[in-house]
Amino acid sequence: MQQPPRPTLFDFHGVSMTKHFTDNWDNIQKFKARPDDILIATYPKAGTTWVSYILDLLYFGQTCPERQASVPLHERVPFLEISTPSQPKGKDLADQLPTTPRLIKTHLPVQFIPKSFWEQNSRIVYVARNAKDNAVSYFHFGCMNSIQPETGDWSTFLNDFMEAKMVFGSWYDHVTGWWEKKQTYPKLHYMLYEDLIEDSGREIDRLCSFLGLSPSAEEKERVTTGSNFDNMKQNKMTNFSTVKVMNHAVSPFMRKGKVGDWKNHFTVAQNEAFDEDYRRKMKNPTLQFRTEL
Ligand code: PPS
Repeated sequence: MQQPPRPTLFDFHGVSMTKHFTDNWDNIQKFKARPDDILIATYPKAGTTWVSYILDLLYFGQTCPERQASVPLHERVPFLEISTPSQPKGKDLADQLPTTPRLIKTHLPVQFIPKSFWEQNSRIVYVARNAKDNAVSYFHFGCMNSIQPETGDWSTFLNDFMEAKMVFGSWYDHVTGWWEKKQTYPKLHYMLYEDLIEDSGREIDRLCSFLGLSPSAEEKERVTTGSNFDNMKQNKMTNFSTVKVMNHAVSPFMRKGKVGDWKNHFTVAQNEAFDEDYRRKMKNPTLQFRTEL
């Protein structure tokens, strides 16, 4: 099937964006949050889908099994700012969510979050992933998803990543901006993809403690197993196989799910240049990432 041309990036209040995430801007900014909403915020490719599914299983795994089996995760956890011709607007899906709490996904940098979330004191779960694996995952996603801008080759993409020429802007600003917000907004739980890979059970416990949930041992086991990489890859409701703009023959959405795949992509020279640039940009010593386990 013929795909429409790829969108192009433009500067939007200091952040690179495409029309698919700015077209519905005024409505998004007017979004009415609720105190029990849970916002899942990430830079793209940091583990959004994984944490969304964990939350969905924790809240609705037992109460709404039919929804789990028939409604794709991206409709159960709408993507607030998405606005494309081929699917309903994320903001409208979020407005229409029948669940309590509502689980809502966003990739917006912290300064773009609709103010109602702060006013309502909603809970926010932020997930961050080390920059190298994040960049690799974003590259493959760009290749397989026709609503992403043209990626160019890996080397071009990596330079663009370092220069913040990515949809949703700079990884460095995104993870740091949200980290700093955590210092003043107690209802923000900051998670790391690498921690989840290392010990998902421990991270689910921490998440539950933030949310005030106390699942039984069997429930927790069901959540941990249901949300593991292999199960999510097989599950048509979580693997994005129903989304037309994605070509999984180019690269599956559930691609590798590992820490350290960057080593299969970065040349020695790219790695050195990246590290040097990283040191210049990442000044906050309290925010540390692991690039291998
Ligand atoms: S998106 O498009 O921004 O919502 O993508 P996102 O879900 O944030 O990130 C996709 C990457 O997360 C990996 N993933 C997982 N890893 C481990 N375990 C589980 N359960 C899991 N679910 C998703 C997915 O494979 C993408 O990473 P890469 O490195 O490309 O494999």
